[in-house]
Formats: sequence, structure tokens, C-alpha cells
Amino acid sequence: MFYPPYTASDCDEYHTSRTGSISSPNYPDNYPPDSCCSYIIDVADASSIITVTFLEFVLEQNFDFLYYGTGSIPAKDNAQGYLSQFEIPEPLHLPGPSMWFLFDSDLNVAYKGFELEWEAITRKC
Ligand SMILES: [Ca+2]
Repeated sequence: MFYPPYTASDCDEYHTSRTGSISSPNYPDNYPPDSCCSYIIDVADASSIITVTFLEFVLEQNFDFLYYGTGSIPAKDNAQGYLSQFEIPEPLHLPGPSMWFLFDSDLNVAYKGFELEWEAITRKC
């Protein structure tokens, strides 16, 4: 399957702190249709685990998606997985030093969106 190359947009975010939060555009109001937003978390610590906890998750199922993966290159075809649902997902645990999200909404039907928190923990072993 071919996906067009990802291009930068106004809603892109780049984070280097070990803890923080991310939410969809306009949150807690509905996200705009046709959104394409990338969120990169780079804690510069290869021995870390980045734990992501979701506080809210309301996306149009099978049409609006939050892709995620390790590294710092957000792209659908580079994703480890995606979320597209009406319920709060289980936490994610991804190896550091970096990970990304890519929020992609289609042209119709928008909902409240998502809010998440992340925390980087240094592995002892
Ligand atoms: Ca939609």
C-alpha cells in the first residue's frame, strides 16, 4: 500500500521533556476534519522506556486514526500500530530514546479526540 510522504503542518509538536501531555487539535472541543498532526517525543535517553497513558480517547472508528511508533520519523507506513476507537486504550510502553504519534482525521465526522500523558523511565537493567 502506498501512502504519500508526510509533510509538516501547523499542529506538529516536538517534545524533549521526560514527562508531558499531548492532545488532539482544539481539544477538548472536536478536532477539525482533515487533520494531519505529528507529535514527536525525544527524551535523548536510549535506556529509557516511554510509558503513554491515555486520559481520553474519542475518535471516529475506522476513519480517524492515531498512529504510533518508535524513532522520530512519523509516517503511517512506519507505524508500530494505530488506535481508532471510542474507548480509552491500554497504556503503551515503547523503548526510548524517541517515539512519535501521527493523528490523521478524514474529511467527515469529528469527535472530541484524545488526551494522553507520557513519562520516560530509565531502565535499571
Ligand atoms: Ca472523521
